[in-house]
Amino acid sequence: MHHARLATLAFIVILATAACSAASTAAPTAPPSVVPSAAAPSASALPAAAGSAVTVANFSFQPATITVPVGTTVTWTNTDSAGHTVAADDGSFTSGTLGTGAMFSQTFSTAGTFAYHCSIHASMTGTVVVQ
Ligand SMILES: [Cu+2]
Repeated sequence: MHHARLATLAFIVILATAACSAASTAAPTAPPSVVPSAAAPSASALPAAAGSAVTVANFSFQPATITVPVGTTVTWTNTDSAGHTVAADDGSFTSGTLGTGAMFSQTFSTAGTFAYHCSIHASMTGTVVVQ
């Protein structure tokens, strides 16, 4: 009786082992993941509006002087944590206070040299040269 139980147990263990190895042998190998041969075209970067962007950073306009063709729209982006303005010295345009990340655009349709400043921080000055 005791022996019979042992034998049965052993038989079950053998069966289970066989089943296991059979299962693992028969298990289909995972197909290789499909990789698209052609990478999806990444959204092409917007044509760099060369020379028409001014960054407001570290309490300064960068670049402080920008030279652009007539008709160019210059865009200022404030990356400072402090608020700034873009105000023409002659009062022809003003942005109002730009918070962090805020942008201001101004189109220059006549040639000339246009000085501007931040109306909050007197030390911040810049110039747009329109040719
Ligand atoms: Cu400022």
